[in-house]
Amino acid sequence: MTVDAFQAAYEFTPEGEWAAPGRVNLIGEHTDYNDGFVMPFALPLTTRAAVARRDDGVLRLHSSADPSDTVWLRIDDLEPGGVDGWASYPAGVIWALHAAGHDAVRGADIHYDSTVPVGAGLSSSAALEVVTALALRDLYELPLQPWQLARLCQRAENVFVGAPTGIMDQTASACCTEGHALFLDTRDLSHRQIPFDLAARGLSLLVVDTGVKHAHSDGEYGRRRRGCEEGAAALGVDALRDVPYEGLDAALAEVKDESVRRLVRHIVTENRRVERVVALLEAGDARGIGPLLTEGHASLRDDFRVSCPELDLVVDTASDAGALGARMTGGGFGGSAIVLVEDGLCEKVEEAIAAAFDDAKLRSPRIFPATPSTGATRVR
Ligand code: GAF
Repeated sequence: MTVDAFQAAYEFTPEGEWAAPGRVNLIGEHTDYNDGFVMPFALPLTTRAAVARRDDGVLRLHSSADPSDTVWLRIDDLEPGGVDGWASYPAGVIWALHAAGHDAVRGADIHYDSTVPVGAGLSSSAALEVVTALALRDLYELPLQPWQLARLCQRAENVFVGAPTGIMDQTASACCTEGHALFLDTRDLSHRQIPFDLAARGLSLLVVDTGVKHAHSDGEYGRRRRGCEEGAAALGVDALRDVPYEGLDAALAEVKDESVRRLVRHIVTENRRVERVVALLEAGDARGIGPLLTEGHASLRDDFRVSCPELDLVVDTASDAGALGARMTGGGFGGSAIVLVEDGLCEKVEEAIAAAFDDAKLRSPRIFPATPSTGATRVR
């Protein structure tokens, strides 16, 4: 379908087709720009790109989300902040490749299709970046590993698009593997693939997309990031990752500003929760992670203050209806929550959430089960 749409848009056949997934973050929220731990897994929802090389310095971008418009750009004219809208993400990737010395990339025609919902906190931007980077790497035979592609995509997003995000989403999209969650140390990108086969244990992980949209570049995300940097500076450490959980009380006593103190508490306790979730999953106790998910949500709601009434409603309703645990996932301020639930209780929990949204006169959320899927790959 993506190849057909390419042919319809450009009137010739692409050289290949690639796919990169969105992600759910199981635990470890807002820790990635504090050099901490995260644990995302890839969704079966993907952004696909059909691509052909060009050698004239031109980039043409077409998307089935906006089929009436083909974006034309000259690679040599690309500069941070210079491209608006969705095209800034793929343009940023090409800019980042050039900035890193990969100037063999002389142009491309690309058509995109996506099943990753935009603004749902499921990393549609990272999927768009990573699919572009992977396709260009393969076609231009660039000597880049998936981890390096993730770093380049993060640079595209931070510098070219201007969104101060961490490295989690791009790494998840580029490096996750089917049936696993990725335990990632964002300080040095060391990692372990943790088996995460809930179906085998009679469990489901539901994604609840509240339909409330958020944007990273709108200020709140950056404010949290600066607050964390203030906390690290007040404590004399490179990053909040360096504050040990055992020394948390002493560290909190040193931070004067109440709101910064709360940010510090979230990051230190969240890193600890990631380590505990990893230990439980490695011990085969998937049910045991439920309370840690819900605890993580309370910390994001009360200390980090990135939740919103709709996300809290999902978590509270799911817990009351018997879920093992629930939390918001991703940057927050809207987007999606995840719910860990016994298979036999899925329907009851889904109905309870739908009814709660109905009672609150909120738009019905979209609810679907998430299966840990493959990271970015060439599909043809
Ligand atoms: C967004 C960002 F893009 C990630 O880097 C991460 O900080 C996340 O919010 C919060 O954990 O998805």
